[in-house]
Amino acid sequence: MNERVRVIGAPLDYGADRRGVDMGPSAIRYAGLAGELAASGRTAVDRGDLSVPRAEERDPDAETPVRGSAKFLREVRDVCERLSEAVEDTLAAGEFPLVLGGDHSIAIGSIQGSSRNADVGVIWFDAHGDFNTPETSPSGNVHGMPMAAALGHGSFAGTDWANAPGVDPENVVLVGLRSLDEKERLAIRESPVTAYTMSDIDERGITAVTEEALEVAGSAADGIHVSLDMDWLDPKEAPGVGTPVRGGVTYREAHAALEIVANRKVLRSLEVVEVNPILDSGNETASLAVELAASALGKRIL
Ligand code: Z70
Ligand code: MN
Ligand code: MN
Ligand code: MN
Repeated sequence: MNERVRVIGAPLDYGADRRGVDMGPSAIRYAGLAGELAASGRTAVDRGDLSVPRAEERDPDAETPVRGSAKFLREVRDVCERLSEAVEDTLAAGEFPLVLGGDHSIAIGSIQGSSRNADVGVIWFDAHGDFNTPETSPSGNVHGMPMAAALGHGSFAGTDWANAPGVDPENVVLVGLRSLDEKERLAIRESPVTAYTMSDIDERGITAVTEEALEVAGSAADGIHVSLDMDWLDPKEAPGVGTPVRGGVTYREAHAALEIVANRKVLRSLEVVEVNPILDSGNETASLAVELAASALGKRIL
């Protein structure tokens, strides 16, 4: 893992129904990100936020470049292309990319940027599978599609902006699932990705599940990208997310998982998404996002 961390904000909210996640990067910085990174023994440089036009500024007649339903796909694409470049540049400079969302559609850019000319595994900590395509999505929200987009499913097939050819689905692991749409569920079952539900975590414990996830994702030669959707946690711990789903992991389980990730020393890039300060209570969710990022980056108690 590169020692020097480069922070990249992606204040995008086009992929989700609810406005507010565009303020995620600010809330995460305000919650003390720089100090926690220093406490983790990392030097960090903050490159600020990618510019994301406001929804009110966009061209109302803009066309959607793929079939089916995917709202604001042109805007999502524009940001993801720039994010992909930024992540690739970070790695090329020998630094570690820490991407702050924004809604989860930004993962399309960060995964692609992390895996250009590299063999990269992905661990996806999320209540949701994010495995819809424009053809299967009941909502049309792109934040329900990024994993399928990266793997080139449905009308994302062959699109150079969305696909991440450096990611083999055999090295993709979804952890903590508890809310899937029907067609999405079938797509996950048919795909070579590995998926752990909350039931798996209940039965086997977060430690065993995370170790196994690291085995599967970590067999990729060049490390892993971790995508942390804050709705992975229970809404009691993380109320400030766009799509809270009861029955998520606890504060301690989340820390345990990310500390295990840090111990393996295979982390190549990290993103934290879906923090919605408007729905948060006292910046609690953003603070937790900071703590979990620090755990993944090697912060130790003793
Ligand atoms: C649903 C959809 C989703 C995040 C919600 C929800 C997807 N499956 N993803 N929150 N991060 O609309 O596709
Ligand atoms: Mn998600
Ligand atoms: Mn989610
Ligand atoms: Mn491989």
